[in-house]
Amino acid sequence: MPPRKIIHIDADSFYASVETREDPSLRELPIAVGGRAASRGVIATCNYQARAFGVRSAMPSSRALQLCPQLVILKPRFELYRAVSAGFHRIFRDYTEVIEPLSLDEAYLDVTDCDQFNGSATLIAQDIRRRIREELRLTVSAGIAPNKFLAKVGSDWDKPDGCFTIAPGQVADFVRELPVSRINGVGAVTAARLEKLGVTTCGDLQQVPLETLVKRFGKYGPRLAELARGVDHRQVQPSRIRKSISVENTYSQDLPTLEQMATRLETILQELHTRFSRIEQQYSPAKRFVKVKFDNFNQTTMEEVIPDSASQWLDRDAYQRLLAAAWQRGERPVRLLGAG
Ligand code: TTP
Repeated sequence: MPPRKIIHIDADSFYASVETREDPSLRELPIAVGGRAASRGVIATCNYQARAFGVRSAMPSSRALQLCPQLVILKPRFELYRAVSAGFHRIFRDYTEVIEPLSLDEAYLDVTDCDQFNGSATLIAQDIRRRIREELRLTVSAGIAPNKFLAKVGSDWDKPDGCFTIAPGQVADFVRELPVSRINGVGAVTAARLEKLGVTTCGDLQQVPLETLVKRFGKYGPRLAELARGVDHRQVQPSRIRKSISVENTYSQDLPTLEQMATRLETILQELHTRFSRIEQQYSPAKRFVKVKFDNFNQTTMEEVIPDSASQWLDRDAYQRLLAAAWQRGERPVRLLGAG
């Protein structure tokens, strides 16, 4: 089998870039898209001027304003972002039908069978970037590689407005120096555990016997061993795969008031958002739910169908309403909160 040609596309500071396109007077200002500080909103994303102040995704908006008092925080307009995303996909389809969206602004494309540009995936990616710039007036970063893992690493490599290719012949050298923290799924905890084994790069990781990895990381061990060698057989999956996903947390001290629960729920929702990006599948959830376990261990779940008209699943107000309704069933301190 000849090597596959995979492109990973990721828009640069997506929501913020769309807002700047709509109102160019924002271009020179530090801006963010997110919830209001007064209602304990959080930052969804921000532009690079705001990042220079330390503002980051998932940060409470109140904290962002402390770091950058002149920060302009805009309300998200999901309808608009969906329309832009549809524009990306119209362009992608001129090169391949094998497209796997990860979120509105991120997708894998398998261009192995595309014969444009003599089949050069790098030139195809450059052409996609050019068209998005000219037709949609936005920049995206692209990673080009023989598999999904490396294509995603590539799109992040010289962001923003970057294009980075890891050709099949370069894989071995590239991964040797690649920090394990760049592996999708290796978070702070796994990275720390690997460091204890003397592992910081994929090259180091290659030296660890598979047996040791299985002992330490279970089923994830063999997967780590493959990724460390730049091997990833996952196909680009154009079909939608639905899964249920949730995040919950048991608190060391019960939460006595709905107000405190509301704050904790925001954190859970952020984690839920992050997990979505990690499961790497187009996800089209049908329902949202909040789970509450009271201090007497009674538990209850409130769920609702996400209306077709909803612009996205992560509607913080909707989750907060579910929380309030669930809590009213017991009106007691709460030891565990979950959302899915
Ligand atoms: P990302 O692709 O993670 O980030 P980004 O496009 O804002 O910036 P970058 O150039 O560094 O890739 O997220 C895509 C969009 O998803 C982002 O514009 C806003 C939204 N989002 C949230 O709502 N909450 C979050 O915690 C994150 C990370 C993103």
